[in-house]
Amino acid sequence: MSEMVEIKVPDIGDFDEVEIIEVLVAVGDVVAVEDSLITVETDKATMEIPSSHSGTVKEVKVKVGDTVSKGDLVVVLESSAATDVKEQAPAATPAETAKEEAPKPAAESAKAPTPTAVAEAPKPTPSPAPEVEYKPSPTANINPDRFKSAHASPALRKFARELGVDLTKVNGTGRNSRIVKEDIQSFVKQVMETGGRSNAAGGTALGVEPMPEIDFSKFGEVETKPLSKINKLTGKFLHRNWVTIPHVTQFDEADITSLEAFRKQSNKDYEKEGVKFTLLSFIMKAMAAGLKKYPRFNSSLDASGENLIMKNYFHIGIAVDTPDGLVVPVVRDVDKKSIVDISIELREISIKAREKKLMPSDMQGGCMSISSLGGIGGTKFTPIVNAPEVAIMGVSKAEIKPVWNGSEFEPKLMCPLSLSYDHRVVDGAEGARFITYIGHLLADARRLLL
Ligand code: CAO
Repeated sequence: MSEMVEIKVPDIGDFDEVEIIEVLVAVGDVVAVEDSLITVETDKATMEIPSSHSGTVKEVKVKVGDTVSKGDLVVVLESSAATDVKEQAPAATPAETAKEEAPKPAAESAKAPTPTAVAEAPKPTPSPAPEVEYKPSPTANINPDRFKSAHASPALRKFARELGVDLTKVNGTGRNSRIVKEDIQSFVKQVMETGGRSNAAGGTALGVEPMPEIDFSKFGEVETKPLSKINKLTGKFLHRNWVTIPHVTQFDEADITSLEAFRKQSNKDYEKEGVKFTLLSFIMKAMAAGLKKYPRFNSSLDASGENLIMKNYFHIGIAVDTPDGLVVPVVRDVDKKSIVDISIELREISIKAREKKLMPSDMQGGCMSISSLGGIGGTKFTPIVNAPEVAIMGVSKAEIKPVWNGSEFEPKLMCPLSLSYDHRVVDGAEGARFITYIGHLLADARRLLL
C-alpha cells in the first residue's frame, strides 16, 4: 500500500541556512533510496541530500536559491516500499576540504517505518560522493584522479561513465561551474558533430599537438607548487573563453588630466568621511553610461548562439587580485549609484575578496568587467572577455604625455584603456565608438553626472 512520505533535511553538521544550488528532482520523477534530491552549498562544501525512500515525487517544496536547515521539508514522495527507510548514517562533517575529500560511506541498516512516516533523509554526502572503482574505457584515455575531482554529482558521474565522457573535459555551467546534465549532453553532441575531434583538452581541441611533459629538473633545481582552487577554476574559464570567443582588443588613451584634479580634490573633501576615490570608480560610472548608449555591450549570447539577451541593468564586474588568484566580484546598479557609493562599495568588495569572504552570488550577474592594473604599471594589455559577458575593459597606468593641441604640446595625464570584445556580438566600429565615448566621459568628470 502506498503512503505519502515527507523527506526532510537531516542533520548537516554545523551548517544552518545553507543555500540550495540544484534541485535534482521534479514532480513525477521516480526516485530510489539514496538518489540525490537537492544539492546545498556552504562556503566550504557542497552536499547532496539523498532520499531515504523510494517512490514518486508528488511535491517539491524547495527551489534553487532557497536556504534550508535541518528539519526543513524538501519533497513529498508517494512511497510504495515502506521498508526502504534508512537509518541515520554517520555524520559526514563538511570540512574545509570537503569538496576535495572522498566522503565516508553511509551506513545502511533499515529501520521500521511508521504509517505516517515523516522521514529524515540519510546524512548528506559532500561531493564528490563515493565512487564505484572507475575503470577508463580503452578508448577514453581518462585520468581517473582528475575524473574524481570533477565538480559533478554522483548521479552525473555515473551518467558520464556510462557514456564514456571524461568529466574533466566538460565545462560546468551550473553554480560554481558545477557540471549539470545538459553540459554532458552538449559535450556528447559536440563530439558527435565533430567526429570526436572536438575535445576541450587544449591541443587536441585545436587539432595541434598536446603540450609535452617535461622534466624540468634536468635543467636545474625546481619545486612543484599546486595551483590554488581559484587558479584552477579561473584557468578553466579563461581557457574556454580564450579559445571559443573571437576576441578583438581596441586600445585608446583617455585624457584624465582634469578628472585627476577633481579626484584629488574630492579625496581631500571626503577625507573626514573616510572615503577614498580612485580612478576606477569614475571608470565604472563611465562604463555604465557606455553600456546604456551602446546596448550590444550589455548583452549575452544565449545558449543556442542565435539570440542576444539584452540587459536592462548595469552591473559591473571588477577583477580583484588576491593572494590565491583572480576573482571578479560584481557591483550592482552602477548607473543608479553615486561615485561616493561606488568608491565605498569598491573598497568593501576588494577587502572581502582578499579576505576570501565573497559569496558566489557576489560574483554573479555582471554585465561587463573592468580589469585595472593601473595601480601596478604597464602600458597596455589584452584582457580576456569574462563570458557570458561580451566585453571587458583593461585599464593601465596613467602617465603624463605631451599632447598636441593644434599649436603646441601640452602635458596631459593619459590613461591607457584596452577594450576586448566578442567579435560575434560587437563589430569593430561599435568597439571604437564605445571606447571613444568612455574617453569622452572621462575627459570631463561633469559628463559623468549627466
Ligand atoms: N593610473 C595611475 N594610477 C592609478 C591607476 C591608473 N590607471 N589606477 C589606480 N591608480 C592608483 C590609485 O589612485 C592608487 O594610488 P593612491 O593611493 O596614490 O591614490 C594606487 O594606484 C592603488 O590603487 P588600487 O589598485 O589600490 O585601487 P583601484 O581602485 O585602482 O583598484 C582593485 C582596486 C581591487 C581593482 C585593485 O586593487 C586590483 O586588484 N587590481 C588588479 C586587478 C587584476 O589583477 N587584473 C588582472 C586581471 S587579468 O589577470
